[in-house]
Amino acid sequence: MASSALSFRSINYPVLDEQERLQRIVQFARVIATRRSVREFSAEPVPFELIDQAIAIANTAPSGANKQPWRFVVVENVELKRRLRIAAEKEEWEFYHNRATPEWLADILPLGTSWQKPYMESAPYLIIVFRQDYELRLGPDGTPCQHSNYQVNESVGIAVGFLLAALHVAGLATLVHTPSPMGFLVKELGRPANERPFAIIPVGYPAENAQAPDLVKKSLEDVRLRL
Ligand code: IYR
Repeated sequence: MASSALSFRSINYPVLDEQERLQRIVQFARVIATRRSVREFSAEPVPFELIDQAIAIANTAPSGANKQPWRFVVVENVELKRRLRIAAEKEEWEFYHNRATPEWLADILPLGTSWQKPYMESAPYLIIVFRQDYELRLGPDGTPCQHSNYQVNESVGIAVGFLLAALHVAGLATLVHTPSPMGFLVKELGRPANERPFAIIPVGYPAENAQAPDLVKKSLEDVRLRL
């Protein structure tokens, strides 16, 4: 039987007065409300330390059975970004010309996207997020053994939410890009059989004149039900 070392320690939550709680949450609301999906990036270099800090924050996210079933592959190599752009554009060309339903194309029309993905090269970093459907660990006899992960999609989605918020707080622009299918990432990045691509996240400072579509969010009343 597997041994389980059960140990608990005190949590470290800030004790604040009501006014400060409200100030903090309103301040965060102001900051996060300015986040947009950005597709035009500046060539200005971004310190790798910011990327590392953001990934460290994502790595604190809750996950099914605390398995942390994620891997963040940071690509900054110009040649590799170029290869990934070419591979992504090949899939996207197929999507826009053959795979997407007319309804889907109509739904993304306001975003002004196309099969062309210059940001795959212009963003200083591409964070490629992989989900780990299981873990491979060496058993007592030295043979690799599969160990289950749980609620992998949910866990990785939450971690990516942390990541996007962290990068935004640092003034960095991001996009969640999911060309479909993303199998080319496994091959190009030499990932093992237990890792499947979840999303490509280009990261950098926004280009000086970067624009985003004038989208309207649903109102609080439309998304919140109070019982
Ligand atoms: N993957 C394509 C199409 C696309 C799909 C969705 I859902 C979007 O929200 C935006 C675009 C692309 O990246 O262009």
